[in-house]
Amino acid sequence: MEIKLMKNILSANDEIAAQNRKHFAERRVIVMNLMGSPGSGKTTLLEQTLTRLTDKIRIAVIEGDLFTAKDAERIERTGVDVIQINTAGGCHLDAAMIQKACESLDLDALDLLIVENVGNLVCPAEFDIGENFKAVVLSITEGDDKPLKYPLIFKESAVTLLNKIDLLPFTNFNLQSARRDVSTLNPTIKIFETSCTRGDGLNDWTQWLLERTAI
Ligand SMILES: Nc1nc2c(ncn2[C@@H]2O[C@H](COP(=O)(O)OP(=O)(O)OP(=O)(O)O)[C@@H](O)[C@H]2O)c(=O)[nH]1
Ligand SMILES: [Mg+2]
Repeated sequence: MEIKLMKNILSANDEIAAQNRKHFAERRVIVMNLMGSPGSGKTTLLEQTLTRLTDKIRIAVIEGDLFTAKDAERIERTGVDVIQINTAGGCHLDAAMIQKACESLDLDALDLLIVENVGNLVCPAEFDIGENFKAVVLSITEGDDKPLKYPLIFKESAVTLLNKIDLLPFTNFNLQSARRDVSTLNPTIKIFETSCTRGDGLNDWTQWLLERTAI
């Protein structure tokens, strides 16, 4: 019974996600669904990314958060338009939430829309929001076993950022085995090693992202 209900929820979501995807394509805006655990560095990565890209392309951000507007306030300080979605405890964003948020955005005036999903390695990967691609941030402090323990998010993503690489010497994180596991789960995934505090990998990452928006 529960399984059937979950299937129904997902297929209803998929229908709206397909509408979103068509809407985005008609307006020639690329949409990235940014996911990862709480505290992995998604908002910090966005702050760094926006600083590097806003003079090149037109970007807006949708911030998913359980209760607060803290991340949206951080994005606003970069000068980029941001829409806040509070899920009131919900563990992920869904396609209907994105459809509603987009009513407040001029998509024709954008090249890239970035959606920061709720911090969670599980649920966000199950809900298509109509994005062009998903990205997952995994921080070094979370442990190198996480790709195999939470495989779906790595299978679904086009890119993974191994963030907080500056903290590598202070942890037992095995970079080689994490990279191997991510690539085994998803042979075509692109992997970046980044430090949002020290700057490592950010130019390569933003260049890759810029190339993804060239349509
Ligand atoms: N040392 C180090 N700290 C980082 C790095 N990136 C982010 N942080 C820190 O990690 C903490 C969490 O960063 P956020 O960007 O807020 O993480 P988040 O993934 O957006 O968190 P939620 O939105 O709550 O899911 C902050 O204190 C950041 O300064 C990094 O590359 N290295
Ligand atoms: Mg955040």
